[in-house]
Amino acid sequence: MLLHRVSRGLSRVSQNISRVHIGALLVTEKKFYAQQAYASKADYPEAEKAQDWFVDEEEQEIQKLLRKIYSENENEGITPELRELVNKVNSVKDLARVSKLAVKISSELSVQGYPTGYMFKKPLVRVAVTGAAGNIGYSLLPRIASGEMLGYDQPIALHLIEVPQAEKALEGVKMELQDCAFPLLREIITTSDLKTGFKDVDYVILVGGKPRTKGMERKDLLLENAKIFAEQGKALNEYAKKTCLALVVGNPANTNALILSAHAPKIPKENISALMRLDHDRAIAQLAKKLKARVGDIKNVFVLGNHSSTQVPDATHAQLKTGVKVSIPEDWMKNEFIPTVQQRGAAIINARGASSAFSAADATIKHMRDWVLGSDEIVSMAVPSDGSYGVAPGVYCGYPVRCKGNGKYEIVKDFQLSDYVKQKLGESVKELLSEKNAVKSLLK
Ligand code: NAX
Repeated sequence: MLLHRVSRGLSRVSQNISRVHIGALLVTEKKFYAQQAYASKADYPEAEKAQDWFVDEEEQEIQKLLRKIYSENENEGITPELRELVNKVNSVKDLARVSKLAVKISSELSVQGYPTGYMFKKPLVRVAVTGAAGNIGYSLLPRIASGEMLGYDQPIALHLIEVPQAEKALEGVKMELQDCAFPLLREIITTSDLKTGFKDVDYVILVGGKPRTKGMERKDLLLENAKIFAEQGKALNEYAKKTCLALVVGNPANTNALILSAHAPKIPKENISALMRLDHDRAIAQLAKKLKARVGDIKNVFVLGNHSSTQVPDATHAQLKTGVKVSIPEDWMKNEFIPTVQQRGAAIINARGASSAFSAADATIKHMRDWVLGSDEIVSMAVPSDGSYGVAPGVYCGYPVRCKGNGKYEIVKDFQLSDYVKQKLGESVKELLSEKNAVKSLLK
């Protein structure tokens, strides 16, 4: 906690110094440089003497100005208050003292929830991540803390949740986050207690879970994870904000989302989703390779069904944003595109000896960013089925969606699926229903 406060303070010092510094340069440029040159001499009794004005009364005055600058018009550029403050900065030593005061006041104000600067205008949000000491967590956390997920003006508190055995490793992760001195990262909580972990959280990313071990049947894996997600659902229901958005990454992600939702009745089921974005991005990457196009130029590709090897990546409706028409050979889609995307996770495990980690973290960031901030693109998310595309209701299914921001999205319903895609989707939904059946004891 102490380290964190120090790193937070340090990042503010540089911000504050540069503000005062810029102001000083603009308003009293010549004077400032002259004094800087003077003060840089080894012995500068004159500069010491010049500091005498900086007595308590003066300090009070500066504090008042700082409060005004921070709480009312931080983004306004060189305001009259800042101008006045700068005029009071008469020596390099005083500049340091003003900066110290600025740090003190800005942290005081932020504790009370006041806006305290360009990067600290929005109210703090709490982001919980389970499995935070795992592989995906390691790639995910710095990107959340940097602002990439929720915006570069969004202060964040991180709630890092792990099993008790991994708490020591989690401390190491926390230390690294502190060492990055991310300006937006205001608080880090590490815990294995779900009450502490989910208390008042706005966003939840559920990565943690039991991996499949040797000799373990898929049914057992489902049940082991369902127990974890049932417990986490109950805790979410009780302690998280009712408006929270929860993304399930841990496998089997779609069925885990279903279990989570069943145990968190106070949270709308549309506020829970499962990650299909990695499959989506894999599909785009494969198509871009085939078309020799840029990934950013491709649109209207999506992945339907379960996040498993039965998933159905569909490139039939792909378009290039440049307007150039795309024609996708059906045999390529059936025999190369779909199997490659379906088996991509396994191919990575074979090659790397470990499952995808930074690509999964990347997809998680994009999923959350679009969900929260909105996007015009069609993306793939596993959301509660509403019967669209003939999918049985009551499962979390991968769909093409358009995110409107603030957790709102719509399932894009106007694609005409080919008979082949319909058949494959039917198989994937059958798998979702059989997973649901395997955990039915926990759905009551
Ligand atoms: P790791 O084994 O590296 O990390 C998982 C972490 O979760 C571990 O640190 C473990 O201690 C923790 N954990 C276990 N049970 C927990 C619990 N009850 N509460 C809190 N933490 C708990 O796995 P990693 O590579 O990070 O993968 C995590 C999950 O993501 C796996 O289930 C994996 O199958 C899944 N994936 C999902 C993807 C998707 O697109 N939906 C793609 C990547 C990944 O395969």
